[in-house]
Amino acid sequence: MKNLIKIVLLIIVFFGGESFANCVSGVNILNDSSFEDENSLNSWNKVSGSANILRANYSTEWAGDAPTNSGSYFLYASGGNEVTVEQTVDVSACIGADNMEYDFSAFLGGYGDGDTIAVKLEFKDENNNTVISYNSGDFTSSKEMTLFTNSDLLSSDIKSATISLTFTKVTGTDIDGYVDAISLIIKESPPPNSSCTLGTNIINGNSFENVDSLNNWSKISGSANLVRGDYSTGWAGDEPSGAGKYFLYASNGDMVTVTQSVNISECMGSDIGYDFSTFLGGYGDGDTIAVKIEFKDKNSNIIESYNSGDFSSSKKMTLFTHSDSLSNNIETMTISLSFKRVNGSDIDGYIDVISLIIRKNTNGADTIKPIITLNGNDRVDLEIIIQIKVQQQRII
Ligand SMILES: [Ca+2]
Ligand SMILES: [Ca+2]
Ligand SMILES: [Ca+2]
Ligand SMILES: [Ca+2]
Repeated sequence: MKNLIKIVLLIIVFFGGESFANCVSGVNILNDSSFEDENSLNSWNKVSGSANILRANYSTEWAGDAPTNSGSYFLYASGGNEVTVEQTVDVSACIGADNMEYDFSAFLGGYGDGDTIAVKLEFKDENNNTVISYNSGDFTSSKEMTLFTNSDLLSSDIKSATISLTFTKVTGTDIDGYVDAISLIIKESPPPNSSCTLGTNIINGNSFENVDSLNNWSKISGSANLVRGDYSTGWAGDEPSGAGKYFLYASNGDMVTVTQSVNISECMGSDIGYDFSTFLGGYGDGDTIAVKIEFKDKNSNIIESYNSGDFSSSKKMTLFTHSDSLSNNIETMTISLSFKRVNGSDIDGYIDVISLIIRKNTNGADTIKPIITLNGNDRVDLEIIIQIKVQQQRII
């Protein structure tokens, strides 16, 4: 009798939820998301609407050519005006470690008759509250599949991911919103730079595209807090190319300085230099942003430094760059961002896309070896030598 009860309980557990148990990091965790066989439709549960999901072959050319690695079939719907199907995956097995992130992608398309497809992704906590969401919006296309992508960091309270597909008809019999090759990958995000790699940006959290990027910056003075601003608000004007959706500003105080340090001793040696760049901006109310970089030796003496000065701007992001050589006794790089308020409640000094790359010197300007010892008037002799070099290059 006891055994019988156990068996019944196991069956309830097995069929009790619609989510799939095993999340493996680094691989697509969605089930049947390329629709290559008929049974793949069973992984998608109808939650609203009367239409049915169906597969079509790219060879019919409704959707144009098949995107790379998307197989032979895509998904559409028919037999009604609208349908939403979804699939939920238990992701708790993937969330254990710190710094997990996700990469979502899907191809969306259509026939050109105005019918639409929308893909929505929701990460939920144990109480089924949505913590992170993405929505492609209703998409319409003409015989072409378009790649949609979305990525973000995942917080440790997330338990499940739900993908829903909504097909909406405007014209004809079929609902010609198409979707294929849906992928959701959870993986460990790269650890913060604690050491240096030549030729790569060593600044952590440098474009503020996710909220956790603020954790890389430690407050060292002032009471204001870092906040991310969205370029779509127009405060900062148009986003510079490659700057993403968000920039950094501050609020709730008169000023704040935040900082981060990276040990760069692994990058040091002979003929080493750095390239720094960032965008600074503002709202036009006199508030300022300043960036300071200090390179220090093992005794914390400042060996090299750069300071943008307090910068104020009006709804425009301006590129600041600086390059210089570095002596090989340098051990750490410390970068600090200082926001100062003049007007209003927000500190409207803006910054985005901070890049600092340690690299081998590439041109003569940094690699000319001293050929004489400079003393007093010897400086004049060195100028003459440089002129001769330039003339020789022109002749060649
Ligand atoms: Ca496919
Ligand atoms: Ca149609
Ligand atoms: Ca950004
Ligand atoms: Ca202000």
